[in-house]
Amino acid sequence: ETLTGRGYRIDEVPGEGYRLLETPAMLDGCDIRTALAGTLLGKEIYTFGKITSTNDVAIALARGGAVEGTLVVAEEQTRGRGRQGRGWHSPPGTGLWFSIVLRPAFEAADCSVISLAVALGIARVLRGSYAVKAQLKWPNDVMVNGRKICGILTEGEFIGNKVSFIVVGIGLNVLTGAKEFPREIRDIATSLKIESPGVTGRTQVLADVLESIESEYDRLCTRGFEEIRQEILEHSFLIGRLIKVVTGDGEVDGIAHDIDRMGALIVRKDNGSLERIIAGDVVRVI
Ligand code: BTX
Repeated sequence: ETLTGRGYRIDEVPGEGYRLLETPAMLDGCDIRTALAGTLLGKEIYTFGKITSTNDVAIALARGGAVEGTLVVAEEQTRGRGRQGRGWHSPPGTGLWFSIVLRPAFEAADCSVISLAVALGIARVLRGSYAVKAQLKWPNDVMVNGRKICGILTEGEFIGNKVSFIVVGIGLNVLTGAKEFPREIRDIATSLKIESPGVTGRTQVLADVLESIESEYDRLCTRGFEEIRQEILEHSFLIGRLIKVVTGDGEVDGIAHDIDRMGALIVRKDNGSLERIIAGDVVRVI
């Protein structure tokens, strides 16, 4: 009865037993736990219907001592956040909006590579398991056919130079139809279903993505960024292309040349000089 109340369809034959006909379309913590194959991400799972932002909740949990691997998933976010005050469109039923708590033994300055490792994990599984040509757009997006399928927002708190916690928030469009995106992002966004029409549910996608992120995070922590840097470059949406980057100090135009050992983007400007960009937004790619 409890399950029926939560949207499961169950066939009952008196004297014989029960048969599960259909699980609900809503994300469910038990279903997620069953589908997970990794050992770290999803150690603790918090699922919500409607909340402001999974990052807000994950940060509050991390401040309260939540273990590494804690996962916060929401069906809908009312104030989904992108970077620099931008919003993230997070309606119910179509996407995966989730955050994970990490506690790497890193120095604060080394944390910028975490978003890239997570993006690599996501791009890898989309390419490998869903036959989608996913690429990484420095510093925090996953693109398919030049459109954003996934955004990553990494936030953290530090004690001195050491990490107290890092929260990685991930927004992945899964079941959104091409016409369902709001007008302002219709031309720049895509979803897994648009790119890989066989996809029908979100739970397995979440489990696959988490397993892949876990494996890249593990490589990063045990062997360092250099171990994954080459693959990040191979799957880059930017390298070799003419770009415009907006930074805190102004704009930089040039060819995306490299991502260095600290995760900074190296741009070759028209005059041949190299500019190292630690933080910025790539606003144009030709
Ligand atoms: P960003 O600042 O790089 O990208 C935000 C921009 O992306 C928006 O200004 C808009 O143009 C576009 N956009 C908004 N919503 C979508 C969407 N659903 N699909 C494609 N493009 C979109 C990227 O920031 C980081 C986003 C992280 C989102 C996750 S969701 C779980 C967690 N909780 C939370 O509040 N944020 C993260």
